[in-house]
Amino acid sequence: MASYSFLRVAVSFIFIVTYVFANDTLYFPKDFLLGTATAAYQIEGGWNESGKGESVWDWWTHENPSLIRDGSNGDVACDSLHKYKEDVQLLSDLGVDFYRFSISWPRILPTGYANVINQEGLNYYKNLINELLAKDIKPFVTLYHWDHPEIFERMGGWTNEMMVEWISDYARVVFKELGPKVKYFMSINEPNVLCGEGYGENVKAPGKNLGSPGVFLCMHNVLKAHAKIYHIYDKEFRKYQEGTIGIVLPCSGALPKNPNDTAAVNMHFQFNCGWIAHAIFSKTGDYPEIMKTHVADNSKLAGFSKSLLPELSSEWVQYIKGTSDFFGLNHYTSKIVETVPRMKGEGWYDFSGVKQSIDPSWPKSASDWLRVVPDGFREIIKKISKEYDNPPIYVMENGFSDKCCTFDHLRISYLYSYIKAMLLAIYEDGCNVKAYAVWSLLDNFEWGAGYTERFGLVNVNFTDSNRTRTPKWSTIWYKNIIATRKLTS
Ligand code: LGS
Repeated sequence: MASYSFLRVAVSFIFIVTYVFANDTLYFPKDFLLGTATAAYQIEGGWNESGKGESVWDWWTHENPSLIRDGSNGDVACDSLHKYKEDVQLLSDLGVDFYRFSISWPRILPTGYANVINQEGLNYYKNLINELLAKDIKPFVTLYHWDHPEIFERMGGWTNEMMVEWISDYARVVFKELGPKVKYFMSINEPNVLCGEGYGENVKAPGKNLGSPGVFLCMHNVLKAHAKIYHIYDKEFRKYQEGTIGIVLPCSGALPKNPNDTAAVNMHFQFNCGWIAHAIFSKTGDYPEIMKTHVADNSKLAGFSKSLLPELSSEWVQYIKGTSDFFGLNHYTSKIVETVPRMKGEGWYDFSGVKQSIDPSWPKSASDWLRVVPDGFREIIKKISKEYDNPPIYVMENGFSDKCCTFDHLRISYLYSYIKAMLLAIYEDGCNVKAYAVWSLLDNFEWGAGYTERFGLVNVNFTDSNRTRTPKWSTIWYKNIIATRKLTS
């Protein structure tokens, strides 16, 4: 009996290996979902139309054009407010399974508060969702992709714990109004980038420049807000709507400078990904232990009497633990890391105590920070799977920037190498990746880089008032991947 089972396993193993790797072709697992992603402020435009209130990004770009590389803003962006039907047609031509987009909070609640609902704004999203469903495309909805109502910023934004309540009220409106037709929700996009660049530095709105204390406080409140949003969905809506909800975290990869320096890789991971992920996905909850000690020690070294990392009470630890049905992963690039003697604690990244560098031979993109390192993608997927007991992973952003051109062969080779790394993580390392989205469907307003860095599968002409869309070569390439469900070199 035992030898029969062994034979069966061996035969199926040989079959799978031959099937999967024959002709250097990798097939996507059954039920794997392929899509693309965007975010409201980056594509919608119509910043003061349809009854929308002012968002922190409207305010910031209008006040500080010099902080945006080309002095631009998202006032019109891709004009998707008016051209959403064309966008859905592009998605349908691509053949995607899903489309990830975000809701603009002030378009639905112009005063920020949930007692005044803007029907016209709500209808925009209802129409978009209906259009997607009519073409058999699943809507993946991000509740918050950084564009909160400006009014809250005047009260401290994410440094004010009241944000937890305000965003919860907003989330409840979205679940009630849009939830019946949406099965995939994401609470918050990339807390680290929002808090690091928007509160620690002056690189993204609201540009508070508060240094490390501001980052720690912002992360603390965002984490609580996510947990509350999750519980609202879980308790009040899941039973009727039968959907799923998770958070989206930006996890960059890390390759050790010295192959034995696994400590550096782990330290980088815990400060980058683990900061929020440990509290949600680990068995114990709370911030990573290594982070607690390291920040406490460094805070002392920097002259603070108390650790800059706020404490989570045991009630909050329990409340936050387990609040994500999937691990939403945004990944673009990697660094080489090495352990260095403890740093002085200036600057928030330095708190991690690892030195980061790159290999100059890694291929470049149009973004300074983005080099092509597919091995780092496979490694980060493996690390997440190992660290948190193989959760379902939804890759919600992965993409490459260039400056122009519809013949975007560099994007195609980036996507090929990254998708291959992901499929190897699934087949060879046993990771549970379930979905993948290319960032982005369209060239769009790339935050501080304005329109100078293009991530789209589809070119958008920003000098033409019609915002003409032209599919790039990568569209044709990705369409073929989706249609055949396989990656061939
Ligand atoms: O457009 C954004 C894309 C492009 O690059 C999107 O809205 C964001 O959600 C996401 O953050 N995106 C993005 N991220 C780059 C993060 C840079 C982090 C630097 C890591 C160095 C190892």
